[in-house]
Amino acid sequence: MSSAGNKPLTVEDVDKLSGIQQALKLAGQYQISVPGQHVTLDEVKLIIKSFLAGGQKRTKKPPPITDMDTITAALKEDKINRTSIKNLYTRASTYISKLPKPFQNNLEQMFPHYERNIKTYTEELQSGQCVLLIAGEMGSGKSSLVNLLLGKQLMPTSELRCTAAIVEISYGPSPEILAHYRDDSSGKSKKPLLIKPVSPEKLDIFLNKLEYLVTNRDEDTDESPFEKVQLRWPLEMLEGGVTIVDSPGVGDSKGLPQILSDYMERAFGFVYVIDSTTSIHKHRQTDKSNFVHTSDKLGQLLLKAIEANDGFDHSTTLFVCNHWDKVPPADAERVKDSLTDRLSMILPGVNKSQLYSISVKQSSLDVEYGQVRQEHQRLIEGIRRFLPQTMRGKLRIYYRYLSSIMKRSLYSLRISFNMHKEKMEEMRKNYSNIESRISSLQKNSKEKLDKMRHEVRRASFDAGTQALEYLDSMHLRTKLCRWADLDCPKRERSWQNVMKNANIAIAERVSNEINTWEKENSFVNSVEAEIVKRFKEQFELFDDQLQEVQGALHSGDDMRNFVMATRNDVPQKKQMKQPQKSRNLGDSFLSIGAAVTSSFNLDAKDPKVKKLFKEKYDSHPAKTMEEATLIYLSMMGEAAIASAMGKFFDRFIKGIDRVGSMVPQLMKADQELLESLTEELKSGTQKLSEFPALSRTCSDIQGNLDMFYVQRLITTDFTADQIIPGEILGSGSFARVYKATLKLKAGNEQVAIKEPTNKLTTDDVTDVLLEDAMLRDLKHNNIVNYYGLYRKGPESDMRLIFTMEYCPYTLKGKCIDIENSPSTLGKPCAANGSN
Ligand SMILES: Nc1nc2c(ncn2[C@@H]2O[C@H](COP(=O)(O)OP(=O)(O)O)[C@@H](O)[C@H]2O)c(=O)[nH]1
Ligand SMILES: [Mg+2]
Repeated sequence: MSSAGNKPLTVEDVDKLSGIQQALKLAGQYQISVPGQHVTLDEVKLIIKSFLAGGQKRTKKPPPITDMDTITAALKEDKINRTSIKNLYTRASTYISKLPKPFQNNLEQMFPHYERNIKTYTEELQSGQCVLLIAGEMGSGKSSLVNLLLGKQLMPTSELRCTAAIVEISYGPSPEILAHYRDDSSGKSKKPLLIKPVSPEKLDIFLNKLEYLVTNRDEDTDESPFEKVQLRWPLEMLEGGVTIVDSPGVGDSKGLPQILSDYMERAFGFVYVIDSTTSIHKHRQTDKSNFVHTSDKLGQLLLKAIEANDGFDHSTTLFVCNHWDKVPPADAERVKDSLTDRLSMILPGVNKSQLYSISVKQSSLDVEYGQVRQEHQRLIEGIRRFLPQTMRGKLRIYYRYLSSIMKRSLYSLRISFNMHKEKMEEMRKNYSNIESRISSLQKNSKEKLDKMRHEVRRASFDAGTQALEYLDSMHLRTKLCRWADLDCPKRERSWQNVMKNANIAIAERVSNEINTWEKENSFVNSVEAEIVKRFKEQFELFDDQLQEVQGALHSGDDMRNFVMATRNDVPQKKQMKQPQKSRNLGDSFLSIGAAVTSSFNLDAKDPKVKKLFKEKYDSHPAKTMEEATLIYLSMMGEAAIASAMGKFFDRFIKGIDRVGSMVPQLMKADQELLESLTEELKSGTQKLSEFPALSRTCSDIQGNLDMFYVQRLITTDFTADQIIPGEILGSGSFARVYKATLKLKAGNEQVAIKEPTNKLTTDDVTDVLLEDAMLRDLKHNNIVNYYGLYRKGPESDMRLIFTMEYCPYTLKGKCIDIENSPSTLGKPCAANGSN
């Protein structure tokens, strides 16, 4: 390309131009037409450069952010990943639908609206859209950047009229606007507005309409009447499914609009546009503390974004430092450093390489003249690298959500499985108790009762013999027969009355002595205790029933609750309490003494008795009483007292009979109890059998989810090529530990690496990740430092390798083997020098 006689003109020549007149002259020499008079040096340079590049045609074609090679590959991988994770969502949703209601409720408590969310996420995963959100403060140049990226002036840009609505730009076969109104105050929704160009030639009018819709604000609220505006355009680079979202600046309305924070949650990538000049002013103040200021819009939006996004991932954010043309070249590095500082204060981990300084204005101008600036090229390449990363970043959000649901579910399943198991064991124990009681009731309960009755009779005979022996003792006989005049009944005209009163007085004395004997020997109490014990052992009665038996033996209580007692839900067969000794014998029965003596009475027909009371009493009452007592005692022969005792012990026989008569009822009640227990056990066993299957499904989903995460989404701390393995330090059944060198930018580091013997599987991946998370949390002087993990091997034979602090000592070496150990174990015996 040359003019007559001149040497060929180069781009370098153009760059060297320093004055506008000089530039215009050069343009004239080469007959390059320059429009208008108010052109700048830069513009003339551009015009000449574009002439050199092949004519004056304004190609207006910037490099697409998504060229087919990179984006196709990224979208293809993303699609496969989405399908995998979507399938896991579907599996999880089926699994959850099969969970018993209480478990579902528990999940709802932990993850409100989880069902709806799972559904929405599944749909989102299906749709395969990649949303790139352009956000930043007002006037930072978001809309200008969108236009630059698209290579088309679609979005209105202005210093005065700012974007008010969120605009989604995606591929469509022909231009089209769909504006969605906000719900009005009554909550009613208006039909969206659909606008199409009247004809392909009238695109200008169409774009004017777009400008009006996008910048229009409600007078009262100062907000856009639209929830969002969707713009479709036949742009090749959007065909793969990338949606670019232009958002209103944050300074526009108070706080972060809900809709913007919703977008942040949904967006894959987040391009954060910064007006770099804000940092220059701050920078000039030289006070570093001013860099993050509460009124700093930059910080505000970023903070809001972090709040809105659970686990905000800085790797999914790209920072565009715009208006770079206004930054004096001499300040460039310092401004960039201060921006990095400010950003990393809010979002630790941001590094300088994530910052793209650019003048969108100049770059757009260059594109108009068919040129692509270096900063523009660098940004495009950054976005191309960034997209696949953000796609993975987004998938991590889906992973984390489902993973925490599954973990919670597994946890509650395990807990309640154990509780349920315990309850079932208890129930089974009760069942077998009742079962064995029924069988013992069925088996010769008549014989058992007979035997008990027989034993009571024998006991009553023994009681008679013993009581008699007691009364017969010399000392007692003397005591019983010794009467003082005062103790004798008073004299009366009727000797029969006197005799009756004498009989009462004697019987009382004898009765008291028998009671004393019982008190000393507890004969009756032990018989009673024996009976209760028999019932407990042979009839396997429950505690509450035994108490009823006891009551019946004591006082003839009615045993109306006896059978009922067995029905108290699941009765407990506890240790039997001690029989209640505090109850006095004869609460409603006669005392044993009274019962026995009631069988013996002086007989008025007996001539000896008659003679005593008719003739002797008046003159010698005490002597008469002595003789009458002797007669009384002589009536108490062995057989007579045995039969008198028998009357007393009858109450026990009756008690036994009563329990005996209830045996059929008891059996019936037990049978019913058994039946209902059988039902409960059956449903319980069934429930119990559901647990393992449910938790297997749950941990299988979790395992697959984690495996997917490790294979596709994880950002590891190191890569395998940073590690040079060395000698082996030790090995166990699960892993081997090697000494290794870790290559870092700052230099090499001696580390220990733990390499699992077997490849990672869905069965153990969850535990490995758990171990990793726990190790990260452990920070202590006395605990070996954990540095992080890296991946080794292909997906089909992968290992996650832990890197740890290398310790030249072992615990054994430190504590046992060395000389300065306080232990003498294994040390040569210095003291006696022998052996
Ligand atoms: N000097 C300069 N002006 C810019 C640059 N980028 C955008 N602008 C101007 O800044 C104003 C606001 O830009 P706009 O894209 O509407 O900002 P938005 O509110 O973030 O969408 C417009 O007048 C743009 O022309 C830049 O890099 N340098
Ligand atoms: Mg804008």
